[in-house]
Amino acid sequence: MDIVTMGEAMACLVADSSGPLRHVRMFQKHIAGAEFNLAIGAARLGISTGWISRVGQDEFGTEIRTILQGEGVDVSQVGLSDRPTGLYFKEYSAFAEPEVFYYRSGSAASTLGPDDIDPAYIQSARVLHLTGITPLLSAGCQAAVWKAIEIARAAGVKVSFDPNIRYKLIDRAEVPAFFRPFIAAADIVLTGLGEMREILGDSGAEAEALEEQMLALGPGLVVVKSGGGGAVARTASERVSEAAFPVARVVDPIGAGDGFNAGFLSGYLRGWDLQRSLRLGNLVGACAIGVHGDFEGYPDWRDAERLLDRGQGSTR
Ligand code: KDG
Repeated sequence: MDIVTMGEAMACLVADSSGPLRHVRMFQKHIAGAEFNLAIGAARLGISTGWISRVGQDEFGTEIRTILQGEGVDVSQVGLSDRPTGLYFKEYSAFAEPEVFYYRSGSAASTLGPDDIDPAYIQSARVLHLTGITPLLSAGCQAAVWKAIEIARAAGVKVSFDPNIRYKLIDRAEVPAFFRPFIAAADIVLTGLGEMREILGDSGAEAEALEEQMLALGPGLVVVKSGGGGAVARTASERVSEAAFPVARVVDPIGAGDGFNAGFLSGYLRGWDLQRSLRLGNLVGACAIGVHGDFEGYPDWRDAERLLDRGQGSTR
């Protein structure tokens, strides 16, 4: 396995019209979840990927496994739970980014615990990719994440971490103390400027100073995603930046960050240099934002290869 990841996938009900959900009559149903998205994005790029989770014994749980199987993601570590698969709604307004409303408390994935982590499965990976969402789902999920990290570190498996801070799951004041141990335990951190400010508790610092502070916590590589502003990869000796792919129409930015991670890690695992890995990350992120679902726009390897040197963020 090239990448092993773990987390929650949910049914996502996307409003068909803007405005408060109480007035919305029609929803498009999708399936999404940060690590689920990444697993699909990487698998489409030819990277062997496995996803650890639990789903409900319900229609959405079946759909989640069916999608992953169709995309070529290994689901051997996806257990069943008596609890329902989680659910969330996406609301659009004229001015702000889409807002999400979760119905995931006590969900199937939140029952994941350390006993669900098979050491051999983690040891088989080249990268263990985690986000800050999973350890916030329950105490069991948090213990499972730490068990996976410990196994990976002991086995020399690289740990990749995206804080993916969700303020509906954690209070702002708790962010630095909660996230710093994960940053310290990771080899690769994939994050954003705003997230670095929150985690470091430093609202005034410039990007380069924040990157240095992140590196000082422990990871060897910090990648900073800035959407339309491109991305930067920073190590102790190098700072590489790459412009974003131009996008004609932004439909929904959610899912772009996971797509970026899938592209960047796929380049990295192919042995590409930081510049080209950033470029592949930017391409997958750009492909994501033209569609409503999180992962549906991600390119397959044939499209990615064709677009990578053309500099256009459209898959056709
Ligand atoms: O990164 C996209 C995710 O935020 C979305 O798919 C939902 O996983 C999700 C979450 O927990 O917010």
